[in-house]
Amino acid sequence: MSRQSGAQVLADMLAGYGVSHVFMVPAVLRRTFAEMERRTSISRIHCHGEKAAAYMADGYARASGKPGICMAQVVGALNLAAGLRDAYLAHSPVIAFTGGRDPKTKFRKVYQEVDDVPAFEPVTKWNATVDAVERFPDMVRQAFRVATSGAPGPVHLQFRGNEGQVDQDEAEMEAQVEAQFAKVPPYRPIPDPQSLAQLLRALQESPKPVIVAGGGVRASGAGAELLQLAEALGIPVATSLNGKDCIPASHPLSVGVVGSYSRESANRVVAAADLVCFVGTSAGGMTTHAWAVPKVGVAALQIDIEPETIGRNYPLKAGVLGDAKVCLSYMLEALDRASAARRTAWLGQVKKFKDEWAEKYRSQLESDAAPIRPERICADLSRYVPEDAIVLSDTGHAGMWMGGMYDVRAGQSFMRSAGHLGWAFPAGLGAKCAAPGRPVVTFTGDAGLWYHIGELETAVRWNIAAVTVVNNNASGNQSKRGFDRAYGGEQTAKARELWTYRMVDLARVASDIGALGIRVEKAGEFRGALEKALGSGRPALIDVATDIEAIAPVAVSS
Ligand SMILES: Cc1ncc(C[n+]2csc(CCOP(=O)(O)OP(=O)(O)O)c2C)c(N)n1
Repeated sequence: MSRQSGAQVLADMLAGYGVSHVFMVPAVLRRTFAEMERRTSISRIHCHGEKAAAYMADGYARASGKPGICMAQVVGALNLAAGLRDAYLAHSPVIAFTGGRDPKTKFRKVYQEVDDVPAFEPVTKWNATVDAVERFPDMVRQAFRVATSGAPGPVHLQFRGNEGQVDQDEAEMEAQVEAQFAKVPPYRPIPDPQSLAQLLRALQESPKPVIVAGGGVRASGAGAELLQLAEALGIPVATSLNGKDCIPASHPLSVGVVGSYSRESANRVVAAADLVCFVGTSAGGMTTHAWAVPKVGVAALQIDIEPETIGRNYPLKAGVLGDAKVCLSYMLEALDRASAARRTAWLGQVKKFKDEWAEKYRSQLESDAAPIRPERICADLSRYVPEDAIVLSDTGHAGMWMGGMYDVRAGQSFMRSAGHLGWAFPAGLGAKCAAPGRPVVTFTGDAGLWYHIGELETAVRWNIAAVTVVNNNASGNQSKRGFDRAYGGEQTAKARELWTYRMVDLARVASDIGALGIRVEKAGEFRGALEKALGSGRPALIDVATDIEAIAPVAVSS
């Protein structure tokens, strides 16, 4: 032990946990930043807004499995809290540091101060204050432990002082690092053999089962085991939007994303199944189209790392608590391959659902129309995004288009907004920071991009060479259908002011800021633009002029 400042210890601990980037708006923990420069090689990404900083940390975390770190001084704390909500919904390990109140001055109308701590409560797994410098080592260790373990999620630490000035104080202490909690998953809980055997028996006996795989499978790195199990037993696999990259779209047993932002074939398969096995998914409203697909009452099985998730939404024939990779590996050792014969007719029906989907959407996927169809962008992305890419999608229409129409390939990672419009662009920048060697391609609507368009400057300043594809229809046209309904069938012309914008050449905006901006107005030009953007080694924005009348298909329930 030696006498050290909190700043020295915190900088050393972050470096010790393998943190390569932190995302923030100053001024917070200033001495810690000075120590980072002296003692570590951590990049300090200074952003234009705290919410974007949180989304970058979230993208970094989802791309790497390592906690993403974001920070704000006291007045920016609620902006940061807002940005943790998506990470909370998506089970992403983000750690937020903020400046906070000093007991010597609180309740005296300190400039910019309110009590921020309660606002972090609904969006964190752990929300705590660091009031004395001696607590840096144990509190920071606990932050990493909570963020990464079980179902991962955000943590907030508020440091004493509006800028976290407690980091100036000194104490006899040392930086402590538990490497186990530097990455998800730190633990792989082993399942109870009896409940696993019961679950496997039910799965094998079923003539028409389906597996619904979620983000827990990707967090566990269990994609390979999932595929082997599906192949050995002849069981189709649907995924949640968060679990889309658990199985390549080209695999004969892959039926697509099920739920609300989904592919019709997936919903039809899950609706027709006589048994649904949920793996690493909470079977929440988005994945089940508000519990309509499958209907509550279907025979159901569930594997999850979180005990309170098992059986929460569907009464179960068998539930298993454990790590997805471990559970699936144990099942692979015990399974009876001969049982696959039972499912030949079912797989024929599954193929028919898939073929019917492909036939139904072929003309849109191959459309040369101008303005361009979003389905065509998705089809071109499916073909031309490299095998090792990280692909991100925003929510709303972007989630519907990419959830339903994008074919993820083996080796690719797929990440999506868990509901917040505007998440994907900054999250893509964070993902690129985490994985600079991998191509990063983000799909967003123009409404989604406008939220954090200022971060283009951050991307240029740090040369974060992510590629952002904008489905630019000068509107949030996902809302069109809803406003038609609200107006009793047909909107007034004035109603369009509720969901349309000016058409802006976003490629020009990007170029002015110093990024590579490419405007695409003909479908045939998209491939070349994508290749140019990916090859440029610069932050790039492809602004695609798309059809404001193009509305994504709604989910089916049968
Ligand atoms: C934070 C937040 N606010 C509002 C919404 C509601 N919302 C969902 S989609 C959407 C518009 C999407 O527009 P855009 O990204 O341009 O895609 P488009 O619908 O035009 O394809 C809105 C406002 C949301 N999902 N998140």
